[in-house]
Amino acid sequence: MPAKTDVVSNEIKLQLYSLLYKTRATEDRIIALYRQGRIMGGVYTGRGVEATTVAAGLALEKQDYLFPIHRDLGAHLAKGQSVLNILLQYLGRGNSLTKGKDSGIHMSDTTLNIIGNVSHLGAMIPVAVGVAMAKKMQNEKVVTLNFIGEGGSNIGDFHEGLNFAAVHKAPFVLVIENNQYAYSTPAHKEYVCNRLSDRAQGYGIPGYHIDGTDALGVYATIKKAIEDARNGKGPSLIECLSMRMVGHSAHDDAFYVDKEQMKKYEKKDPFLRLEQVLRKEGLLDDKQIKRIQDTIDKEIEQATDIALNSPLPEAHWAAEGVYAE
Ligand SMILES: Cc1ncc(C[n+]2csc(CCOP(=O)(O)OP(=O)(O)O)c2C)c(N)n1
Repeated sequence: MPAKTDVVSNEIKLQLYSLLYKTRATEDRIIALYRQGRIMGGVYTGRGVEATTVAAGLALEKQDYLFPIHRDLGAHLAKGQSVLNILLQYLGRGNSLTKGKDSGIHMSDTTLNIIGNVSHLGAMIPVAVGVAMAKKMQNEKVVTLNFIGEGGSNIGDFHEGLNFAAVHKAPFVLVIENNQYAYSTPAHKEYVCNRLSDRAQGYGIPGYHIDGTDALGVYATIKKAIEDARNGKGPSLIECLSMRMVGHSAHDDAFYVDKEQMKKYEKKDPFLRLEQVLRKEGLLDDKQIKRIQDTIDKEIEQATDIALNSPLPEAHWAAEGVYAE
């Protein structure tokens, strides 16, 4: 069950709306740049799962640590990352956070407590639990949050990390983005339990199964799990059910995805859904929507210009910053 959404303030609701728009508009720009041949490597977008990534990122406090994975641009933006840094990274520029050494959103920003992922799914779970334990030992009230896909949740690290976190009451939250496909593999060929959140019982921790397309429900539930973790109650497992509305990455047309399922989830579009709610509540009207969207469009336009005019890395940088002294 999701937590009650009446705890979500109007200010947060509007922030969620802006961030959902910013995520979608930034991803649309990234895809356009990819189709122009300006981006090397894959482009893994979060269309359909943005309510989960944005709400989780926004529910964290400044001192908390975010461990995003490949589809979580919304979480980077919600934790305070700029569109410019995202575009510099995708375009492999020398002034990007990885200095052109990695692609996609595999990037850390220690000024924002964002720790980027390595490609191996699940490998960041024990790392995020380790950071949570370090902060606990230092008596700091810091929480770490990591995402995993429903596909990645079947990997050994999931068990080791979550069990360790449960035993040591680590201030840790694990969010499963269940978008029903792992590349071309449908969920029923990935696991046979009813709900992935039921696994929480086996670790002796709370498990929540919620609608991952409902930004308000996701925010309220994750916020509660974060505050429980901060107050010494240990970790939680939150399964957010949504649907990957595009292919695995920009080269993939998702021909293998069940079309009826897609149609069903088109009606649950996370962005339009929140817009409808906020209109009904009198928090948004046409004029405000235009103002919000125009401001974000301008930011993306300016960031694109700067990023495209930024230098590529020097060749000799390839060997620098690879090993720690
Ligand atoms: C251990 C491991 N195996 C395989 C891959 C290749 N791979 C990258 S993303 C992906 C699909 C993951 O599906 P899921 O965890 O459900 O996340 P989604 O992409 O659907 O958001 C695969 C198989 C990988 N990165 N790491």
